Amino acid sequence: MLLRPVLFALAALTIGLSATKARADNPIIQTRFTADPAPLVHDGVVYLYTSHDEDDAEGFKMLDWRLYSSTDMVNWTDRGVVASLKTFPWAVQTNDAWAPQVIARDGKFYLYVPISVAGSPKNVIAVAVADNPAGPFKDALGKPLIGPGRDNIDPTAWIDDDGQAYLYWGNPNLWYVKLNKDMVSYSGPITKIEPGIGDYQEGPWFYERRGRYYMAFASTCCPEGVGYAMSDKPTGPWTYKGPIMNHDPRATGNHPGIIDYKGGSYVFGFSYEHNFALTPIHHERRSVSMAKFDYNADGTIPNLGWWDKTSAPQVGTLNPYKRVEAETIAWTSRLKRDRDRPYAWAPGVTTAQDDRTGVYVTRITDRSYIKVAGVDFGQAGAKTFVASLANSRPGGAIELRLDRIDGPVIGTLQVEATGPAGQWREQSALVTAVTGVRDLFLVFKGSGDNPMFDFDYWRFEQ
Ligand code: FUB
Repeated sequence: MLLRPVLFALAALTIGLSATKARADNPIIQTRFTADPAPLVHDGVVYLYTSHDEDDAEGFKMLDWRLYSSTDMVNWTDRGVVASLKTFPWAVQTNDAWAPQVIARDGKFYLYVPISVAGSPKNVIAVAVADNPAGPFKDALGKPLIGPGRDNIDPTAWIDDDGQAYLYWGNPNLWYVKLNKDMVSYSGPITKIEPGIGDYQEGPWFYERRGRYYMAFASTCCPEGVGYAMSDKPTGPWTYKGPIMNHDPRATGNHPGIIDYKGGSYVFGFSYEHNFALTPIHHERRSVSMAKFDYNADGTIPNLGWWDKTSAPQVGTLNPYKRVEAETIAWTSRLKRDRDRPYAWAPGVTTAQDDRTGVYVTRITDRSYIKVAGVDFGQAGAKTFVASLANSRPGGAIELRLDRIDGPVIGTLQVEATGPAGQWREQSALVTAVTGVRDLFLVFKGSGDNPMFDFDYWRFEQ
């Protein structure tokens, strides 16, 4: 009889019994619609550049390019807009910010993007440059790198071991040119790949791995899948190797991005099906998905079928004792009233950015939540939760739960008013001592459906 209350008290003092092994869920970004994933691994970080479908898109409506970063493939930090059509004032400003790719060389980062100019044909490829992966990227030329042409979309770049850089692009034909060392000019002819690669449509993704050259792409529309070809040389000839993802009605306007990171291989793309977590309407409101795979011994890529709802396992943990940006998110959604279950589709929080604060979380409503996966509280245990918040009206709370959306509550921060809009202040709450590696759910509580406070960063203290 005595044992039970003692055990209960011990558990309440230190919540640290279970360790999580988190996996990413698709789509991996839920705060807005993203497409055309272009991952770059640099200095131990995955930088995921994307194009961006506007919330009210009906057909393509694309104005800027965004960046997300991760060191564990499950928690993604929103790094904001890194370039937009305004970066290229000589281009059409109302639409056509399509599939980007960023590549690093000699301490600089080069962003290649398809945009459009007045007239016909209208498709051009532009290049912008930045001193760090998060930009801001500046127009390098004041004019297109690759001039108007019907096929001129979807650039992909690679620097070979001998230092020669290549730029491929095109829909429905695939073209390439040799880039100069400055990465913003080229030498030699613009060359069409002939004969074309079987099943090629658009969205090429060019890279070399262990002496083999790969060209992944969105396969022939419609519906699209992801196919790939291989070659012994960067300029081909290319041999079609089959689908990585099958043709599937769950995608048009697809685009692969492939990387190796921390011993695993990953293919990014998108599937309409996963957008159902975010919206009942799709045209074109896409969101990026990811799958992990293993190359076959001969370097070929297995047919993965399609992106699953559950994606890759986490490769690393998150340190809660250092500042964590609130926009570091494994999943966000909104719960049904009085139920610990999400709506079939329910936008959770989103992000905004300004020059003073950078990117922060906004549209925080009652019952919206952020899941952060694999938070390593260590053995000493956390005692206090600290959050930087801007709250122009009193009210609202952040409930901290462990492991599941209906898991144990370790503390609740009652959010005080911080003054006029844009005034940030750290606020804190005591928490039940928590140890070990846990998934953390920040559940926002208030009343009504209106957005409450904004949220910049958080940390725990011991
Ligand atoms: O996202 C706009 C366009 O649709 C891309 O540039 C293509 O690859 C296709 O995904």
